[in-house]
Amino acid sequence: MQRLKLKPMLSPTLQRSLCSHVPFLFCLKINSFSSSSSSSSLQCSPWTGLQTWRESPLNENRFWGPKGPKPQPLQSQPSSLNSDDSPMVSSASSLAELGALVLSTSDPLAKSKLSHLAFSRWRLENLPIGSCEPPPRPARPLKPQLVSPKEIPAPKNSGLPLNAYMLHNLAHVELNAIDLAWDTVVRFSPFSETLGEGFFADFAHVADDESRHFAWCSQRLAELGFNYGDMPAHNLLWRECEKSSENVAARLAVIPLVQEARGLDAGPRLVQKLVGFGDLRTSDIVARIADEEVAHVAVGVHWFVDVCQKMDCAPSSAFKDLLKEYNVELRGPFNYSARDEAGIPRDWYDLPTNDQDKNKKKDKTEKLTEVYDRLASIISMESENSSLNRP
Ligand SMILES: *[C@@H]1O[C@H](CO)[C@@H](O)[C@H](O)[C@H]1NC(C)=O
Ligand SMILES: CC(=O)N[C@H]1CO[C@H](CO)[C@@H](O)[C@@H]1O
Repeated sequence: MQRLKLKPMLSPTLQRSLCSHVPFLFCLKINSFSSSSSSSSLQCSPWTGLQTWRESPLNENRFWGPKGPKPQPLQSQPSSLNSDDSPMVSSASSLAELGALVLSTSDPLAKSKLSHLAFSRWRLENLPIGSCEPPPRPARPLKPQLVSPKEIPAPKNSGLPLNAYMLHNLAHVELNAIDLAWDTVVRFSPFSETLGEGFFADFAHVADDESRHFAWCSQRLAELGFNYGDMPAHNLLWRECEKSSENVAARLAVIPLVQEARGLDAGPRLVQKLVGFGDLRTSDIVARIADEEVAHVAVGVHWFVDVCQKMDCAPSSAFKDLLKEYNVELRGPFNYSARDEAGIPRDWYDLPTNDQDKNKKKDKTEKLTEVYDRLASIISMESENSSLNRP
């Protein structure tokens, strides 16, 4: 196993000056990190596919054909992107402006398509990162109605068969993920000199992947006779994003390293449920999506370590301190092999046995936390007997 030793990159003086110039980047108690950084080392192998993913050509396989992903057939191009949108994309002159445009688009399919156009334009035309203010919250369609997690109907009361119910949930996660990634690009664009262009390239690429995933989910929902918006959804993913909008390290910890990593745990079980239900086409789509999410967790690990290096702090303790400060609780059961593959060191999230026992006791008595709540719908699907929900 490769052993990466973290070397302090910045002197304490430089670090302090960085802190005063870019306060929100490093607003945590740097001293508590530095005290542990001398002994810090990161025991993990980064995801082996990261470089290949970064160098991969634009992915045009936004349609799910009879045998898997393929380019959109001309006759079934979504009509929701009206011709007025494209001039806006072509007049934007930076990645940040393009991202803000995606965030301000409410129609889900248009958002998905614009997201791909934005990433493509940036890649092909070598546009600058630029700098732009993101909208306070991303534009969303009137439907689905956004409700609290407790008000999300159980599958049997949702009016959707279990496969469509699961797919609707996933579509909602993917639509949120498009906005989460673009918000990260746009919100932190004023700090591109500090963060480096690679940061923005990676998160715009993540947004492009998520937009393709949403397109597959939406297409499959339509094949099953449903639409995104046919049942209520919750707004928790965006709330986590909002909470961490002042601090790039927190954003990385909360979104790719907690939320998306949770997808690595839940994804394979979702696939099994769909296979059990007998919908192999949907299970293939979900399996492919779950597979592609590894890249996004790996990107999170990479940039979290990078930011910690700039702060001269130990990623493991920084990660734990951030979760504490932002009141985010880690939930198992973890899929260790998937997390290992994505390159998340176990000592970031795996608590010693004593703590785990304590947590198990807490689990029974305490209310679900927000991060858990956002996955509560997926978890509740897992505990439902799928046979009861067959149409
Ligand atoms: C863990 O994830 C891998 C994919 O990385 C999957 O093959 C495996 O079945 C998962 N294990 C469980 C228990 O879900
Ligand atoms: C029909 C069926 O699969 N029933 C299962 C429902 O789930 C309980 C446990 O939650 C099992 O014991 C049943 O066998």
